[in-house]
Amino acid sequence: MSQPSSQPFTQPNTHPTSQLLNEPPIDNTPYLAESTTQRTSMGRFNLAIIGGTGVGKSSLVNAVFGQDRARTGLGLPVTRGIQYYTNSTLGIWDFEGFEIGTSLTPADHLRAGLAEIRTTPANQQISVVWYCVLAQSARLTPADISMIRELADQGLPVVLVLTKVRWNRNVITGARKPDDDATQFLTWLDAPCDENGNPISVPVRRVIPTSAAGPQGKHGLSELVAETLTLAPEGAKDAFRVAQRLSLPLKRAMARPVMAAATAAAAAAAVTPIPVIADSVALAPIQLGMMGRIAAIYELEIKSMLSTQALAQIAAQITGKALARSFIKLIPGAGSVINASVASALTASTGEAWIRLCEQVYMGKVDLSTMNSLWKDYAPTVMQVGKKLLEQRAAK
Ligand SMILES: Nc1nc2c(ncn2[C@@H]2O[C@H](COP(=O)(O)OP(=O)(O)OP(=O)(O)O)[C@@H](O)[C@H]2O)c(=O)[nH]1
Ligand SMILES: [Mg+2]
Repeated sequence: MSQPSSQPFTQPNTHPTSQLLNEPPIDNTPYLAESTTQRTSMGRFNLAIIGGTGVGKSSLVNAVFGQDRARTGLGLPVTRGIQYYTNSTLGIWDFEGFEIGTSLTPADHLRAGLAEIRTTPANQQISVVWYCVLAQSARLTPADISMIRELADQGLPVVLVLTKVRWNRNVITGARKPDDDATQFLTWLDAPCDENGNPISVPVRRVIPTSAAGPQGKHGLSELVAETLTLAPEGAKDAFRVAQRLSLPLKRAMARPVMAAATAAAAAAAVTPIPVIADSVALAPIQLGMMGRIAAIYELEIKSMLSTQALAQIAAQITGKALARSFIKLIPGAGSVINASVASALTASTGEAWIRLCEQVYMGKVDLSTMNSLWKDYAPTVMQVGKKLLEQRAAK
């Protein structure tokens, strides 16, 4: 994919319609500003991932958050000590597989590591722990138990992730269930006890059987995402919704209110009808701000490898198209001014088109490097705006 220029884009409104109509250029500053505001307001979700060497920690992270968030590899441990990886909304504390045979116990190592993490800035503090154990191990070792207690004592929510689960499939119903090893482990976890049969406390909040790679494919990951979201502190939930790559509905649920707020703002801006000649001045900033926020929710610049600037350019082209005067005039009853219902219908249609585009990019179905022609497919059509108007009237 070719990397477009990341030069500041000051004259985005260069498509044929606006040239023809000699419209004022649309300023994409609101897109950039709102995109940054959204990204900042979402905070960061910090995952601590702990488990023995080769249990599948990196594979799990890659499956949930996308490739290259943590390195995977066979053979020697790829991860040494504690590593912190981060991008804007996601931080990962990757703990090395704790080896037996040093003078310190694994729980001592862990305590020291946690103490070190507590000295880091507030936005790096651990939100949720995935404590990973091979499903084939059948039970937790005393070292595992003391580490889990150490984590719980620090007030950290611990998800016990059984990794590399093999699944048996019911040939008639197609339902999948963990094989005998994993089932035995899960049964033991229901009422953990030591070798002598004495009950012991294992303070984990959830147990999730998973597989993240290998011949049987990925399973249990949606459950892991749902439980992790539940356990995440309030201030880290949105960041987690954005950082995870498995659930589109989690993102859409964040994008919809952004669109609703912009639609209301557009209606408010047009309470006194806006002359069509001035529509782009009044409405474009609202629409571009909305688009910037939605793009941040879909982490569009990460997923598409386009700069935020280049995305702002596409947004401005779509907005320019939606606001083109000739276009407004085609809407029956719109006349020479834009009233509140036309303003909100236009904004809602633009928002829906933009969410559609973001989702296509997110799913890898659109190549944004073809952006020069892209706006034609994603700017709302007269039909779509007209339909929105009718929907709004019907809802009243
Ligand atoms: N069959 C199967 N293989 C898996 C699964 N998850 C990971 N693997 C494989 O196990 C190997 C180790 O996986 P990693 O994800 O690198 O393990 P890790 O825990 O990050 O390892 P270190 O960083 O070395 O501690 C890789 O070859 C993975 O492809 C799984 O669910 N099933
Ligand atoms: Mg690893």
